[in-house]
Amino acid sequence: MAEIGPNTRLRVSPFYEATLSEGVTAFSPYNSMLMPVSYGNPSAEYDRLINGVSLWDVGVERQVELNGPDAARLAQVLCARDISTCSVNQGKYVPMCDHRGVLINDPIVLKISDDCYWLSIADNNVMLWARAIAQERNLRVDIHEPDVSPLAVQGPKAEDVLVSMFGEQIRDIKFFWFIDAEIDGIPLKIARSGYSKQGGFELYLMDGSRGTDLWNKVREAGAPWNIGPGNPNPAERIESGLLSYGGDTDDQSNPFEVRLDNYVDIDLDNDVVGIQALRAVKERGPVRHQLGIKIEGHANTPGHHRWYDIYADGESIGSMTNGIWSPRLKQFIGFALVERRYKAGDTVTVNKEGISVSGTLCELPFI
Ligand code: THG
Repeated sequence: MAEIGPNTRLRVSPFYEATLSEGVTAFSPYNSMLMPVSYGNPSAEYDRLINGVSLWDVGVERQVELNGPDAARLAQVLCARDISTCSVNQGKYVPMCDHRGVLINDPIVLKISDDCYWLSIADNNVMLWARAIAQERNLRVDIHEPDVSPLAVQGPKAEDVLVSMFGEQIRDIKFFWFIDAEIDGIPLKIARSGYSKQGGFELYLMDGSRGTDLWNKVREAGAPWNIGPGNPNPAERIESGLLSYGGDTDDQSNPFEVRLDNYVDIDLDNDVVGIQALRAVKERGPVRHQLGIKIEGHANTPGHHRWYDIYADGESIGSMTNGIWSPRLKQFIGFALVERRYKAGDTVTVNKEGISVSGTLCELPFI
């Protein structure tokens, strides 16, 4: 098995040493960093997330800080969702598009103060993009990456663990809102959020020298609930219908084809990047749409390195972008990005690593 060679271009998170101590067995590059993606026991890692509590190094979810008198203006220009209604200490999930209306990221926007926003980004270089747009529009805003690294605590027992650390105030945090907190001198923001549908929180570590300390504190506090390491879980996120930008999208994907319609505000001002193109897409409808796909058999087959072609009526109609064995459905499931005339219930053929398999399209989410 080949390894990822050490290189200072691929940065590591403040939790890197802690994840090595936990026995991390695989990483994936994300935002030019290493993200842990396995601790060698997929069924225990899945089970912990569904029934218990799981601790994830998601330091790769980098923050792009917009700071200055025009920060709010820039944040809105970059986002195809109305964020004028966002309060201080609130976050929102937003599609970010280029001028063609093509999705280039799907960050959570956190409003830190009236003139400071964080874009908590998926895997693409938003800092370059934000600087270019700000400069071209003469906006007074400083843009940089702060020393901030999220640590996710996910699963039905996550709230109990954090209450034991930070008190009852944790229970009052609303979805995508956040509070300032501190433990043993470690500065944090704590949000109710995370890339799963099992409930949980993200601790935004604001001092990269304290990563191991924070990891160990959560680990100790979570011991009564059998906390253990995990990562954004591919099976759970596909079952739950969560999008992976770059994994399930390509250079033609717009928010409408990947079920982000509800997060696009088409009546935003014309100066919002991509909004005019998005109006046109909405008017005529997207060419493709994202559905689920169920395939018989194929238990425990490995994840994809490439999209699989999907065929119907003897021609290619789209791609299966990701697929995995679902422990809860006991079936091989995935996302299908297909021409809009194909619908849930249609039978299709997938070319899976050179083998033709039969599948059925279905609505999302699976669970
Ligand atoms: N947490 C933080 N930053 C992130 C992610 C995260 N940046 C990258 C990536 N994940 C961004 N993508 C998503 C995708 C989906 C959700 C969050 C981030 C999500 N979606 C819910 C859903 O689709 O049902 C809820 C959205 C809503 O209703 O507002 O949670 O995980 N810090």
